[in-house]
Amino acid sequence: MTKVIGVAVAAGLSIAAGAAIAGEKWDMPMAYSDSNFHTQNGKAFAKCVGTATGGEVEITVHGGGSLFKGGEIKRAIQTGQVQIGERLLSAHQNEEPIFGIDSIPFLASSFEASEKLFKAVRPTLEKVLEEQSLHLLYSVPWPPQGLYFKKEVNSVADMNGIKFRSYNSATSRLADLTGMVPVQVEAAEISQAFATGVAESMISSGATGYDRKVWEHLTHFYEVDGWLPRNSVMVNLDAWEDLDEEVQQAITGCADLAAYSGYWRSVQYTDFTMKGLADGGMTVGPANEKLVGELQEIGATMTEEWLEAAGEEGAAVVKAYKAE
Ligand code: PCA
Repeated sequence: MTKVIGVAVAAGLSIAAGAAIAGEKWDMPMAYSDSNFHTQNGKAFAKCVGTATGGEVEITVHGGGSLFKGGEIKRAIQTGQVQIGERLLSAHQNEEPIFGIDSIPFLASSFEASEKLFKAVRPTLEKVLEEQSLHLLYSVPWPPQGLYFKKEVNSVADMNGIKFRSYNSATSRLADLTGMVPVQVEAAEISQAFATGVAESMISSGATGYDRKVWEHLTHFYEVDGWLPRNSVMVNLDAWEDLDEEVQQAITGCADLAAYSGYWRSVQYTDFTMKGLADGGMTVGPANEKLVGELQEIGATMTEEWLEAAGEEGAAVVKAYKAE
């Protein structure tokens, strides 16, 4: 960690020591609410970049999907409509199966495992993203995923026919395999979806339930610890390659700091938001054994499906992860 801070600060000082130069102005769309830890972390990252590059790159964060909605952000960076942004990559699994590696049920279901998996997949992910004109800067996990309902649920049979809000293809598939009816809704719009009855359940973190005050519409949160999907901050490759090397290094230093602080923000937000859901009146606790067992079977099916889609490249990453 000291090394990371050292890099960022040293790079910042060396550039700041030069004359103040009128810098690049970058817009950074983020999809989640301003109060969310990813957004707060992104703002701290943007500030770090301004300082560490001596003002050569100034980033303005646009939270809450205000500039581009989650579903539009990746394309906006690729096409250069914006220079940088944050996206839940697993929502693009249909383009490249490797993007979905963090949403395979029960493959990596703790914070430590999520970091290990990310370490194993990072080189492949960077390569695939470069082919799409994107440079990966940092990635931060959401807290573990659990199930939200507006009734008590003790088995997969209890879920039959429920309208289920999904956020990527893995969550839609989970709905299919549990007999629920998936409807894809952005996090920024879930309060409305629950209020109007478009959706009546979801799988997500305590963080998103808390951010969207879901206790106004839902009653139960079951801890499942299914997986920890990640948000990735990416830069348009041309914008990145246009930067001087020392500016790139300063930004990379800030990105390493953001990965570290984002991880801990996520860990801390987990307990805080569990308590927040309970304070809001929800019943919060672990899913029962029967339900967990049934979900694990579904997880095994989804793992097989993913491995089939991801081919040798995917299998190699999973093998490297398991060997750690
Ligand atoms: N929150 C995001 C993705 C995963 C999470 O915990 C969402 O529900 O959209």
